[in-house]
Amino acid sequence: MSKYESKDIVVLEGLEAVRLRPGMYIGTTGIKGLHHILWEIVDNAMDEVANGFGDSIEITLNKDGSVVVEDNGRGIPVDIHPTQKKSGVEVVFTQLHAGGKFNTDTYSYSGGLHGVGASVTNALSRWLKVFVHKNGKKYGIEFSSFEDDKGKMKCGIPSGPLKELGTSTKTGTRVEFLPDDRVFEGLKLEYETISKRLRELAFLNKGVKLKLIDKKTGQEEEFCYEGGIKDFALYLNEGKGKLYHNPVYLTAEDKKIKMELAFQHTDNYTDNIISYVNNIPTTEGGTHEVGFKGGFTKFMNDYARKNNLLKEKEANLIGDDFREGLTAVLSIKMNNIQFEGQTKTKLGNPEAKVVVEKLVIQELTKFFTGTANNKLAEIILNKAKGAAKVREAARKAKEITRVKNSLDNYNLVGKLSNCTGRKPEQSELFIVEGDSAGGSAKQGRDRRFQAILPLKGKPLNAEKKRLDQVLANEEIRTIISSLETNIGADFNIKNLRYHKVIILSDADQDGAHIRAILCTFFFRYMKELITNGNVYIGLPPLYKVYKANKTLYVYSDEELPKAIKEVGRGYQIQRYKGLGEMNPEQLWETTMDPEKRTLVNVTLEDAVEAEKLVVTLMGDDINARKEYINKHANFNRVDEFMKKISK
Ligand code: 0RA
Repeated sequence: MSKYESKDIVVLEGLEAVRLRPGMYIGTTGIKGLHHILWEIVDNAMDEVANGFGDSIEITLNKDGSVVVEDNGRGIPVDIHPTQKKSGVEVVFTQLHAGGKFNTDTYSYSGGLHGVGASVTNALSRWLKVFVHKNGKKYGIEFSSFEDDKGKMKCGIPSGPLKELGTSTKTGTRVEFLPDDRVFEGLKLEYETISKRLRELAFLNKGVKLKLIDKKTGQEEEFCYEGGIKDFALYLNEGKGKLYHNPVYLTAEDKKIKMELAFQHTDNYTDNIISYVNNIPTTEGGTHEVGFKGGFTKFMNDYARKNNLLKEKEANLIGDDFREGLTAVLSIKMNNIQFEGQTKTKLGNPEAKVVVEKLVIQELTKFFTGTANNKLAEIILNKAKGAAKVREAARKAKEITRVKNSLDNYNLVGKLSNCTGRKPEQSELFIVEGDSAGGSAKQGRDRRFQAILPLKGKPLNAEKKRLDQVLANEEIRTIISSLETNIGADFNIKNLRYHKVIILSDADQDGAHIRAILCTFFFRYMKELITNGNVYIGLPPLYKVYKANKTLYVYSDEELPKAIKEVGRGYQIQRYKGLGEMNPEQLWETTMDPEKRTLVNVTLEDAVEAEKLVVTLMGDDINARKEYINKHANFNRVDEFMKKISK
């Protein structure tokens, strides 16, 4: 062994580190990572305009795959940085962490999903140009990434210092870049993804104009909501029966936290609470949401008592009663945010609970004091009382979903084939379509950790069904009993008996319907099961291609030619019309064996989109559904989808 000296320590210089390990900075080099480098630039522009400097951001997707983000803020500083000896613009785009957030004196709270800075975008672009309009002048600088003569990768290198390019009468910043195809092989920015996020940002930053232009297709959209998250609540409630016309909008701040809240009740039976911290969606909720719920419940009960809307002998209502049919958007801004949870989308800061609860009670008190809003309080209370009544009725029905209850035990016998292992984190529950597939699954499984629950019929569509109606459905009761988590207000993820809940249905329309029904039930009545990542869809093969000594299973139409070629002359094809056609060994081998199977994890990345989709596809507005299908259904995309996930 030779001596190890300081010179042997590899010093990754600045942006080269980003190239070497992009995942460390942007999570993945997949489609999400590609959008991530755009959001870094958009977040910076948003920080500027959301703090009152300028009012619009325009994003243009060019034909060559490059993208432009232009704002009318003050312009990134162009003077020479005292220690870096470079212009502020150059520092922002070449120094890791220098860009995005500047310092807290510049902006009170800075938003943004990511906070790794604009230099990461530069490092992962083939070229990037910045133009700044400021001080009556126009300035520009260009960067590029290339291999030097020794084959070493150079990233985000400026071709020279920031130059003066003439005079200008406006102010603002324009950033253009081409994501590097050596990093994001073959991937393209997606109009729909960008459009959805811009709409959300427009709701969250009232009055800011966000424009999206696609030069490839000529498509254009502009988002601007003067009502901010109040308009957001209306948008979420489109197509639902609203209990009052105008959403309630409250805003307040204390030393540490700025809070905005908008809510409106609908005639639905579940709630839809969407929360954000610094414009970042907190899909798993967290302390701010807990604070909101606690404050809301406490205020409502107190108000009801004071105004004699709850009699002395009546018990307090619970949070879920007040939240029946509630649509709410909570947006807070604070510094030093900490994330927790399975997908790091749960706010952890304890102070957020305390402050939000205090602010909610304070503002609700102001709002409901005096006579103007008495009627509204009564509407909310009546809805909650209705919910409490149903809850009481459902409690009785629910008793029979407890496994220990003898009646229910009897019900489950012959349905659930449990596994012998008792550790939830190693246990899997297969919910299987049909008795015959259920039979094969029972025989084919590894009984040490795999349990099987066959479904005879189709479970009830839980969308817009009250708890008592949902519980009247036998298939659903068996699912609840098997999972041991209980449901709705009493749901407790800690009691989950199987950490993987796998839906196994046929690859046909009926199977898709069953998947949709089960996901709707979990979404409405056990949402945490989804946000916690416990729900999966099993993918059975579509074909078997075989001859005497060789067998291949094929999971999508696109893989079929390749499989045929591989098996070669004399091949035969069997098309599986359903799970039931497979014998136990085949089912194990193709769909259940952890070593070989493909599972799709059902996640909740876009809560707004999910809510809208469930309402449209599973709700009772047939016209809305028709319209959606006419606009979006492209049955070729099923294959595309399968291709994506089976990788
Ligand atoms: C720091 C200070 C100033 C402006 C900005 C940052 C700024 C950054 C970005 C990023 C995208 N667009 C932006 N616009 C502005 C203010 C400097 C001054 O007071 O002149």
